[in-house]
Amino acid sequence: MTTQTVQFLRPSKSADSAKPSGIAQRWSVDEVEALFKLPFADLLYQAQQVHREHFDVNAVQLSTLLSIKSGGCTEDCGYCPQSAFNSAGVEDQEMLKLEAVVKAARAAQQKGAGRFCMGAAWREPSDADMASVVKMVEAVRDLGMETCATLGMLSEEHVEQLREAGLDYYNHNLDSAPDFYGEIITTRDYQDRLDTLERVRRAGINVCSGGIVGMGESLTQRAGLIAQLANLNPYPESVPINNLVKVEGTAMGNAADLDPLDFVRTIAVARITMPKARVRLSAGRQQMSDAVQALCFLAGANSMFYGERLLTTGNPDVERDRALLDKLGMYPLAEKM
Ligand code: SAM
Ligand code: DTB
Ligand code: SF4
Repeated sequence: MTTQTVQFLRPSKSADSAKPSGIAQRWSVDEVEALFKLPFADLLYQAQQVHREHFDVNAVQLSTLLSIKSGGCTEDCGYCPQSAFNSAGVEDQEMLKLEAVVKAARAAQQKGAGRFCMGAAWREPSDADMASVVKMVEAVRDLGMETCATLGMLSEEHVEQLREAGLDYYNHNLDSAPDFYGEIITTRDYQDRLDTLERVRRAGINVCSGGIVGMGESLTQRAGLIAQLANLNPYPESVPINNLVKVEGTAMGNAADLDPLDFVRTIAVARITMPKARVRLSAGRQQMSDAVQALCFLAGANSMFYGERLLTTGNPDVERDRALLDKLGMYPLAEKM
């Protein structure tokens, strides 16, 4: 029998130890790409080691999404069914009432979700929108759930209002590498996204930021997205990795399928480069086999969206997810005690 050497790849420069949470290490795009190119078994082994260093690998954090304002969005994001530039048939609906939001949060909590994420199809909220969202955040917090919101770009003032309301996480995705971004969105810049994330970070709200794969990006561009996220200083506490949900009527409705193993690799690389982050196996699970999802958990995913809807598209139902977690001997973080 021959002895096999396991290849390990580490970032070249040292950590900035002054940072409060995720220790920021500089990752070059080349270094991240080299991780992607490791033999699959070596990559997963390294990801597993990093994962086990920082987490109970059998506990999964569950977030339930609710679209509090759907459709009619002024942005031209090519993947999104809610963009007014696309013709996916998502109706422009009014903002939900507070009672409906609280009812949905309570139901999610009863099913085992620990975090409730409220999403709105806005470029950015108005002052009037913010007044309603603040009440929603306060009410969901009062249930004892973690709160998250994703409302688009935020001004200093709006960030401050969310901080005062006690918001736990703000989700704002970088979505892609900077050099691919212009092919999917033209109505706002990459820098706008970075600016919002910086305001959220400075206010002390936990940052949730990730992206989408399977949009036709190259491997180098996929590595570029992960490098951007990992080089935020500190890197996000929560990193959603979405597999593009191809919705008819959107610019990306006919995108080529991403090889599921490349999706698993993306999770593993996110885990290695952002060791302490919750890496979320996000959109696209409805189209994924149990076996691929199990590989994602092995690769270091420790969070997922839970409940039969994402924002406007489907997600596996609660029974299927419970059965999957049972089969894998995993349990929801909120039920861990
Ligand atoms: N409008 C706000 C914004 O864009 O920041 C918040 C809601 S927006 C729908 C939140 C995120 O959902 C996007 O940044 C994108 O990453 C993700 N998303 C939207 N459509 C998707 C799709 N078809 N497949 C995968 N992820 C998607
Ligand atoms: C994230 O990264 N993915 C979620 C959440 N953050 C807001 C949204 C996925 C949306 C998928 C398409 C839809 O359901 O409209
Ligand atoms: Fe609007 Fe957000 Fe969809 Fe872009 S991703 S079209 S900003 S809802």
